Amino acid sequence: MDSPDLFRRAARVIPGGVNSPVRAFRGVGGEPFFVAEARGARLTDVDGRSYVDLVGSWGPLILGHAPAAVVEAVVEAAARGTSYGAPTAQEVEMAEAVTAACPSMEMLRLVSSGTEAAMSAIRVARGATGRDVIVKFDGCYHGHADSLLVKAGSGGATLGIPDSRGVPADLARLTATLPFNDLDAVRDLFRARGDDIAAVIVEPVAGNMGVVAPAPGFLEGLREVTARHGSVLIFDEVITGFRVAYGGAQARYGVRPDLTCLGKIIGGGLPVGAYGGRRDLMAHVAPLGGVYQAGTLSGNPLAVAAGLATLRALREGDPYARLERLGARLEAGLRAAADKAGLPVTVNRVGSMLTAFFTDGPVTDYASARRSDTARYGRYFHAMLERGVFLAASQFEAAFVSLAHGEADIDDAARAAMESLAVVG
Ligand code: KE4
Repeated sequence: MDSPDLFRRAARVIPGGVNSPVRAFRGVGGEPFFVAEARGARLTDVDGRSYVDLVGSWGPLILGHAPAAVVEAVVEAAARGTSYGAPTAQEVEMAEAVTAACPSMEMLRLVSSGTEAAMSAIRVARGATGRDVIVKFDGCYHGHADSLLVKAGSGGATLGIPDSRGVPADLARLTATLPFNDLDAVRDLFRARGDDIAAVIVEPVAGNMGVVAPAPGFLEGLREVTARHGSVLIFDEVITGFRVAYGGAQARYGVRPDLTCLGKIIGGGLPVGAYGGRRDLMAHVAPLGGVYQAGTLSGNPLAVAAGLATLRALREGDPYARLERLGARLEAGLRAAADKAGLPVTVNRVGSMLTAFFTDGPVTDYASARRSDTARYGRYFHAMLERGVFLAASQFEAAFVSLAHGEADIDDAARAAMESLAVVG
């Protein structure tokens, strides 16, 4: 069955025909292809077309698709059982590997998604501080828990309003949403309501508005103001954890959060999330303390096996130097293509995650990202797809390079960009 037929069949039984909205191509037009298989840097659809994959399942696949070590680890684990609902040595090994990589995570709990990690970290912060208000940033995404599907109120109002139907207004009012990289706005809010604020949650490098790096001093400023007011600083490193450095953004930028959320890479493509941090905060988590959080498949043996194999591979050699070289090569190719086409494109990159925004820069927050020409991005997306390169089906996402990409793959993508930007109009 080809992709169009599968999409029609899917749409009858799955909302939008997909199990996660961004996969439906609504942000770029057209209909999604259906995947048959993937290996290394390449992905093949059911129609026999092959693509250089710069989505990488939205971040987990830092080793590329189906790396032998991960597949072998999962197969071996599956042969011994797929889930026990009882502790295993591998979960301890995973927790120890994460705490060794991220010393701020003195204690952690494994869960099954980034959403679970973020919602649990928020609950721990509220439970530990006895406060209810949380602060997030416009354009940052932390999964689909109610408290985090909130946008800034109209005007300068800091009280949040729901960013999704089904989120109670009373709950949304407890989430303040501020502009990313705007430390003055954070300080103003803390001056007004500091004693009510349980936590600030931030993507230390934003990936969900497209890639936007923290302005110099922004993360340090968040650290200082939250510490001064007894609020919890939560780094949502679901994307950046083990992506921008083995120790994540907190290692790259040298700022120590109180709690960290992880996901994606630590599962190696299988469902794993984690949250953790200061021992005194995690001591509030059941069964130690009064903050309840649980999960049937938390620490699942297959997912942990995939994650452990992935982290082991990231401790061999100097993978982050290679990821930096490949990311820089792709960035240079995209910039050259935009220059040749004479189009306003701003490329933001941190290591192996990058975004080409179709706007004059700089892109430093969601407001500036949203000045992008999303229609032109949609045309570019399809022109690249026709030339065998799979990009994020939204202007406001990141492209990811993996260790399975070679210079030739990057050059193929750059060449496709040169040709695509010449015709996007
Ligand atoms: P999941 O629940 O999707 O595993 O993780 C939620 C999440 C939390 N925090 C950050 C920084 C994230 O980026 C995400 C999920 N990212 C999106 C796209 N950037 C996943 C793709 C999708 O929604 O299909």
